[in-house]
Amino acid sequence: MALATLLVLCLVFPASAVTIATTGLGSLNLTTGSQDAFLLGVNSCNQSVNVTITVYSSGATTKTATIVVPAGTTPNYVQIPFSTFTGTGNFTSVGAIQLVVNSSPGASLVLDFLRTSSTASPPLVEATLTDVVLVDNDGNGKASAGDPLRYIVRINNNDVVAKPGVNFSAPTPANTTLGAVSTTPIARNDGPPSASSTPGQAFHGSFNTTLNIPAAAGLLTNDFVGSPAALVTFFGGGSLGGPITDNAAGTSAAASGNTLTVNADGSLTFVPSSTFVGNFTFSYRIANSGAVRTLR
Ligand SMILES: [Ca+2]
Ligand SMILES: [Ca+2]
Repeated sequence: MALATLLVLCLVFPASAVTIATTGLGSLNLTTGSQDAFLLGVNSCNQSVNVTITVYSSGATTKTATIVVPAGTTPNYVQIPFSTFTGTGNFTSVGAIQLVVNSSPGASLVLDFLRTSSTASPPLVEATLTDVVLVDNDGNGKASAGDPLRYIVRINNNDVVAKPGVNFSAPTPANTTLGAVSTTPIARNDGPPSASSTPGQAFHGSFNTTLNIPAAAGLLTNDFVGSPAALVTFFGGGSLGGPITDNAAGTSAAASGNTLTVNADGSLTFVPSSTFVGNFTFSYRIANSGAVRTLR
C-alpha cells in the first residue's frame, strides 16, 4: 500500500498579513519517491478562484505557481506539476509552503489537502503514516534515543464503493521498538432494512411490547470496535432530541412516553408508550482509549 506525503501548510488570504516561518519544514525533499507534482484536493468551490503556491527553499529562494481552481463538481483534484513553477528555488530542500487564495466576495473554497503526487488523483485506497514525538526527553525538538513516538496510520477510501478486506502492513521503522497498537473504532448504522419494518426483522418491536435487544444482536455487532475494543459511551438525538452526549451508556432516556435504555455493550431496551407506532431513532457514540466515532 502506498504511503503518501501529507503536508501541513499555511493558508493565507491576501487581506491578512501573516509571517511565514520559511525554515519550518526543515529542508524537506518533496521529490522523495519520484514525486514531481502537487495534488490539491478540493472539497467544495462555488466559483472559480486563483490559488498561488509559493515554495520556500533553503537560501531564501522561491518557486511560485498560480492555478485556477474551477467551480463545480467536488471532490475535485487539481494537479500542479513542479515543472510549471517559476523562480530560482528548488523542491529538494524546502523550508515552507504558502498558499494564497485570491477570490471574489462570496466565494467559498474548502480545501481538503495539498500533497505531493505524481498522479492526477489520489489512489482509490491509500494510507498515510504520520509520526509525532510524544515526549521529547532531551528537549531538542526531534526524535532522539529514548523518546517515545506515536505513529498514526490513516486509511482512506477515496472511491464511492466500499472496499472490504483492506489490510495495512508496514515495517517497524528503523531504531524503533513497537509498543502498544490501537485502532480507531468505526460505527455503522443499525436498524431494520426499511422504514416500514415487519415482525422478525432486526430492531423491529411489536405494538405495546417492550423490545429487548441483547448485546449479541445489538448496536456493536456490525461495528468495527477497534483495539482496545470500543464500547458505547453516549446516546441521544433523533427521537430523543438534544445532543448525543445527553445520555451516558447504561442510563435511560424518555421521549413522548417512550423509554430507551442503551448499554455500553450495545444492548438496549425500548419500552414504547401504549400508543406508539412508527420509527424511533437515536444516535450513539462508541469510543476506545484512542478515538471516538458516532453513528445512528
Ligand atoms: Ca528529542
Ligand atoms: Ca452499529
